[in-house]
Amino acid sequence: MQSLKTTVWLLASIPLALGHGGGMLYTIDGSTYRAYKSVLNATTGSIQRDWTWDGVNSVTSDHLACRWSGNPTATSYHAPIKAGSTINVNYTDPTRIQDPWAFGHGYGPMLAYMAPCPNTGCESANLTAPIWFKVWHSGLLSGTWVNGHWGMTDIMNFSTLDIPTPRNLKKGKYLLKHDMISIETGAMQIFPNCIQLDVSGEGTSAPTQKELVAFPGEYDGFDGMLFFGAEMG
Ligand SMILES: *[C@@H]1O[C@H](CO)[C@@H](O)[C@H](O)[C@H]1NC(C)=O
Ligand SMILES: *[C@@H]1O[C@H](CO)[C@@H](O)[C@H](O)[C@H]1NC(C)=O
Ligand SMILES: *[C@@H]1O[C@H](CO)[C@@H](O)[C@H](O)[C@H]1NC(C)=O
Ligand SMILES: *[C@@H]1O[C@H](CO)[C@@H](O)[C@H](O)[C@H]1NC(C)=O
Ligand SMILES: [Cu+2]
Repeated sequence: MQSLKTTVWLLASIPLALGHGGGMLYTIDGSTYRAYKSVLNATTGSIQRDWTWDGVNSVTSDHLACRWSGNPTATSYHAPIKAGSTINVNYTDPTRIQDPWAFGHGYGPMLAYMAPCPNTGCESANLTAPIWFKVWHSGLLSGTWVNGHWGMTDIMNFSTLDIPTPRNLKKGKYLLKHDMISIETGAMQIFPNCIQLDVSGEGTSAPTQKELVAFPGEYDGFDGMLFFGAEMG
């Protein structure tokens, strides 16, 4: 595993569109988990940290890791997952089936990071500390930067998102944050969501201190280009 800086294009203050969207339904190793906004199942609880609809508009925000507030919910739970399994995220809002709404922006990269947590659970993790390592990204699929076809274009059009986890990852509790970075309004807007996982398996891979990055810190805004770092496989 190798860590490179992820640099994101940031233009000066162009008015922002309203920010909307987030992970609504997660399917992990055959089980389905509702987003915290629609948890109906106190037995299972919420694997997702809480969030509001707003995007994060600043690369120095303390909420770049897990959005607002990013706190664990009262029914905080860690979803069991085998190392290497794929996490399927459905962004379609189940409360708006008559007026379908998945994710409000179609242009920009998506990235996912994980962070090891104490054995007692992720509730006590310090979200702004350098605890995160990159596991996945999806960039421009075809066309050009501002009006090309991105993975996010398909999410806006009701596709679900598949995030692979590292096959050799050491077992334990982890946070996973998945970010949509919308660039269509010029200045970027970041839409993170965090979920809590309990990874099982015989894996031995763990990030070293210098491979860990912090939010805020990992995204910065002055390069005019987007570079993707390597992922833990
Ligand atoms: C509640 O969780 C249990 C255990 O995962 C599951 O079998 C059941 O279908 C869930 N119920 C609802 C309403 O989501
Ligand atoms: C995503 O969730 C919506 C709303 O619950 C549902 O109608 C749709 O079938 C789901 N999509 C997939 C691919 O499961
Ligand atoms: C969380 O991490 C940040 C960044 O390393 C640090 O400044 C802060 O003091 C930490 N907070 C706690 C409660 O440890
Ligand atoms: C959105 O999905 C519909 C139905 O699958 C398809 O006809 C349409 O071309 C898609 N639009 C984009 C922009 O991909
Ligand atoms: Cu929006």
